[in-house]
Amino acid sequence: EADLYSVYKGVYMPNLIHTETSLQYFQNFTFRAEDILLVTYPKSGTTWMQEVVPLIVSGGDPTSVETMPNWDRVPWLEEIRTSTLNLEGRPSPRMLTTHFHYTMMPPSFFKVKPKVIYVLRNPKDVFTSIFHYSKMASFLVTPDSQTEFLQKFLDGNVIFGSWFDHVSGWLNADDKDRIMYISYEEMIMDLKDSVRRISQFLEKPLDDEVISKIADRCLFKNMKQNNMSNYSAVPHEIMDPTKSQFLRKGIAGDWKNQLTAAEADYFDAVYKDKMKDVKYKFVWD
Ligand code: PPS
Repeated sequence: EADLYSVYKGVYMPNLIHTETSLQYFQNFTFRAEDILLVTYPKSGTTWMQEVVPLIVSGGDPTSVETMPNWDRVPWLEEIRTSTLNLEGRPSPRMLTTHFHYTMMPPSFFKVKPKVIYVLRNPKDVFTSIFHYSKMASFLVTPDSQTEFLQKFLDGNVIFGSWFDHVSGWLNADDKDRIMYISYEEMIMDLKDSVRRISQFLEKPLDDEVISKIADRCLFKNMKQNNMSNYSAVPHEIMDPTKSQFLRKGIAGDWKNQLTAAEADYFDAVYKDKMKDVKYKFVWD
């Protein structure tokens, strides 16, 4: 951890992607009320939403998803390259992303109150996805073993800290009427209906035919073919596709192939304890 990560506002961040300057940029960032902010704990459906939201905003026009990499299209505010993208010059609605916890958000966020789409995913699948990602991404600590990494995940000693804190923090946010909560699992179950609900939340109602086209484009098998979204542009020293793919499996419930019965029981016990005060109907409960 010492070489690869720094601690910012209490959570680990990979040094290759976030610097003091980039974090300062976000801290001083000025939101607009028309901004659309995508918020996720890592591995919860960020890339997927970076495809869905621009297609909704453009009314189904695929130009931006075919020509701009996802990290420029809906950039992470805390990321190293973001200050060079001239977000100040982009027309509204700007589409932005962050993995920050609610408590880490900069002052302008609380003043301006942009719209937020918060994507949640079953934490056992989040764990499974991060475990594989940690083996292929050079900027992440490679797990010694699954057991050791599971404990780190449950303790929040991984990038962007604790899943439990992230989710409960955003679920308890003020001004919830400007936040849409949607789960990865709902998108798996019915992508078309998810696209429709997101378009309604964004006040961008679309024809049924356009919604179908967007949903089709955002299917895992189709997004995997999109070089602007499948991370194939990242040098292999940084992400090694021979170890694991960024768009790896794209399913709900892969934890069943990853965790032993004892690990799953342990996970459930920790989950039950940490989430006991959270009043939210999770689709996986
Ligand atoms: S990151 O690093 O935080 O930006 O990762 P993130 O994009 O949030 O999560 C990556 C996982 O999302 C899966 N994914 C999809 N699943 C279904 N359909 C589509 N279209 C899709 N796009 C991305 C991706 O495969 C990762 O999950 P796993 O379980 O590893 O396959």
